Amino acid sequence: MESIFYSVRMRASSQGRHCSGAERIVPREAVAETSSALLMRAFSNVSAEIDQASCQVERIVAHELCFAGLPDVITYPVDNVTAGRSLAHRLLCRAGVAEEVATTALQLLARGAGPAGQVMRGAVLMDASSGRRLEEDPARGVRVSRMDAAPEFQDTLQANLRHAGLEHFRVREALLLAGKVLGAPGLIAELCWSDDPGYMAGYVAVPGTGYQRISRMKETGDRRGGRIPAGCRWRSRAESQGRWP
Ligand code: WAQ
Ligand code: MG
Repeated sequence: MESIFYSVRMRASSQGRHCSGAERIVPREAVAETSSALLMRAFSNVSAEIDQASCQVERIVAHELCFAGLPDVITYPVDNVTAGRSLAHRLLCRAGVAEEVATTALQLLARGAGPAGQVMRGAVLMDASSGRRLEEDPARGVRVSRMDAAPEFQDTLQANLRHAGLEHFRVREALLLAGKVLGAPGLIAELCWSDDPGYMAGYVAVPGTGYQRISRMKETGDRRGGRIPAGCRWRSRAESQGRWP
């Protein structure tokens, strides 16, 4: 009989604003425990006044799962934000992102990529040669979802991250997300740093090169962050459906 897995996705909001989200893919017997662990995570953040939280559980048939290796991880320690962003710029250009597009991408995350400078819920999709934004809704962006480490690999991943001094849950999650993004056709690089005001590291992930962490991408206390996968030969949904935005 084919194994059954469930995608468990949690999101929490405060005054209509997204404030926490996380997800796993787990076997049936772990659904209840996983849902409560994800909700616990939202509610353990004492600074957030949560108004709404939900956990969505969705069945996934095992033969629909895709497996891919995770990218290699390298960390570049930098002294300050200027050095971090200038390194990210170089890594993006080296990957094949046009120089002005790399500049635009960094500026966009620095000032808040959503309308009126808000943080987006998902990612900006950017054409790597023109800098054109392709996501349909610039407030929501595009969400990467339904990803996890394979069950038999969970412990090794955790141990390897711990061994490298990278046990923060953000590293595991960002690495898994980047692992999925790197498999997207046409992807050239993904730039990211967190919107958590207390988490300053970010990364530039590049197919074939890896997950290149940069220790400091923003100032302490800055609530802006985001994600920008940049690629080539991408079209917006409207264009691929023959409509123009
Ligand atoms: N799909 C697409 N974009 C997302 C998703 C998603 N599932 N989740 C978050 N984003 C976007 C959204 O705009 C957030 O504001 C932004 O990314 C940052 O999300 O190696 O923790 O969850 O030390 O705050 C990177 C460095 C940490 C980790 C990234 O992102 C490391 C992080 P956060
Ligand atoms: Mg966040």
